[in-house]
Amino acid sequence: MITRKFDSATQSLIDRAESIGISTGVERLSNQQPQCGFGQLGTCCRICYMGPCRIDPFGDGPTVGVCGATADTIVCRNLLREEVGGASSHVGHARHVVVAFKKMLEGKAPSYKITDKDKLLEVAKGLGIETDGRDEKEIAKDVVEKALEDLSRQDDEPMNWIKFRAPEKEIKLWKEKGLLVSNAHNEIEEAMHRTSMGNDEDPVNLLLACLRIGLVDGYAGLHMATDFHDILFGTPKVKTIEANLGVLDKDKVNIAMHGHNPVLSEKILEWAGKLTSEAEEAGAKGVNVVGVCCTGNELTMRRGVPMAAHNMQSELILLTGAVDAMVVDMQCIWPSITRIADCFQTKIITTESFVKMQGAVHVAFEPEEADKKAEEIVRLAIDAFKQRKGKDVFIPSEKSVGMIGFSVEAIIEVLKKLNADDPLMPVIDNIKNGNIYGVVGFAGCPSIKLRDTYMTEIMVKELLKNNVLVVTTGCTAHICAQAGLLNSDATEKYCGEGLKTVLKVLGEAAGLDVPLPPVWHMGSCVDNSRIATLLKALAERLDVRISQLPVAGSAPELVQEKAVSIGTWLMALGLTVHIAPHPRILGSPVATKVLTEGLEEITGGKAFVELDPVKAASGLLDHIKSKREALGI
Ligand code: BF8
Ligand code: SF4
Repeated sequence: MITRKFDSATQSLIDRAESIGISTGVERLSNQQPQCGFGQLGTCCRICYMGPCRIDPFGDGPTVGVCGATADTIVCRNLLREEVGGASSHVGHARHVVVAFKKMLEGKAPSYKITDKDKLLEVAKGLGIETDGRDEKEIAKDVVEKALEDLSRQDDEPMNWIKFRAPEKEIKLWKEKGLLVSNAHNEIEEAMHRTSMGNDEDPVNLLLACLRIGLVDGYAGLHMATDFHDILFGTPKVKTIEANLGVLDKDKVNIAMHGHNPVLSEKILEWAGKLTSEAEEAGAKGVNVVGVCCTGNELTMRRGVPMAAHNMQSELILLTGAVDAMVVDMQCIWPSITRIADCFQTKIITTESFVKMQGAVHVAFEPEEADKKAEEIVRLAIDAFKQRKGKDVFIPSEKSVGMIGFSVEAIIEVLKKLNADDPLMPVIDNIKNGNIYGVVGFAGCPSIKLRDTYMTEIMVKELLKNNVLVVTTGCTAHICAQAGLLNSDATEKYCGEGLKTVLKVLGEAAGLDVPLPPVWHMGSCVDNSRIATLLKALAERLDVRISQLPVAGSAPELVQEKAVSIGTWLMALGLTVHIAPHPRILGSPVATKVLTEGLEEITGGKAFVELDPVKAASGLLDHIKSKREALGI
């Protein structure tokens, strides 16, 4: 019997699972207790077969592994390998999109087209590509070449995407510190090489490699993916959407899109529309595509698709019995889902050759045959609906309304209504006068370990009360949406007077009758790039380093390796990043000291670990206060 208490929609499905004897993550986590202390501290090494070795943090047991590796070496090697996992995911994602784009340009993937020509030109110009009087396709080919260079060059030139998207002051600093990276694949290879048995022993050198992998993640992963997504599918605009599990509709064919890559989900959405009449012939009232995790964020940002579930709910949504198909591509897909789906009529459909699941239907999705495959997948969902029709389902009623689509372009468009020549000025003025005390970006996952502490919601509300504007991405955006933090009512309810005033003015400027929400949904996890673009614009407009701005980041419920590599990138950029639960570094005095203190002297950024939400918010407020004071505001 588990006595934890989650939000009502989540809890109702956990209760349902328990009543029908299906295991969920909450039960499995409980079965895993106590979790391994060596693992939590990062002091377990299984890099070679003389091990596994573990270092006793209390000094009662061995202080070095069989080969002589210390806790510092072991922890830093493990951290770097975590980051390689994260960066590989993001770079792999970006590469998939670039390859699809390239095939489109070569006429091999005619299902896709360039949707946002302005973005193409912006990216091309940023990469130093000649655009005047040139054919759009030729420009696009050059953009692809620049992307492929960042995955293949051997000349040690800094990555094109770093030169394009990173602030100049930071590029200069990274160069001085030997952090500038050139080719994502080389860096990943070198990180694996240096952490294999008998190579890098120096914990500080290993931590510097972590920063390099952070840069790989930020530029050859996040920024590159976002830029190509926008060119292919459009840059998000502000719109209103619904969120939470109540967006499922028992009378429709429900397709839950889960994973990360819009190259797949955009096509499924299109075919859901095209096959509506077939769904109706099958007795459904239509096809209801809903979003889970980051692909949900991509779909909602561009198409207003309802945000059904964050990562912790990705298995729970299946317990409704109302999902006809869950279509997945890559990353964050729990192995449990096929076993739960098996208890209902739900089909799990995998689409990538490197992401297969026992019990799932595999439809190999290649850009060359995107339409054919998307059509096939939607038909599989309609078939599953036919089997479900008439059976009982259990859909939680919870549903909230939120505003989404805060791309940098959408934000600047609103700001231009206030100052057409210098759109950032109204924000800067309001930061100076304290109406906006600071800005904090919330990113990352829902932690099954912390979700019932409402870590994210409490932190966000504390910050809003203190006039801190919040921007969000990833699964924290789902959490904020479900908590009603993405709508105008939240502005009235939770914001301090200064922030409320600003959001009212911005709401008017946007042509709305209501204030803008206090939490701006900026997209999926790769769209942390959008937050970085906004920071770069602000820092360059003020001619300061990013580390001087009254801003911070938080991954309040860290789960994935990807969140670790994103966090490291942000620290390399100069941000203070709050993290909970503890990262696996505490077993190393060097890693703990460098990441929470020493790094500040190098990049201006640091990690701040705090598990209590109120204390975490107050730590971030103190940080913002010190930055404001240093700027003399
Ligand atoms: O990349 S927030 S659980 S879905 S890792 Fe995964 Fe975490 Fe969700 Fe997206 Ni991001
Ligand atoms: Fe043990 Fe060293 Fe091998 Fe790691 S590399 S398992 S510490 S002997």
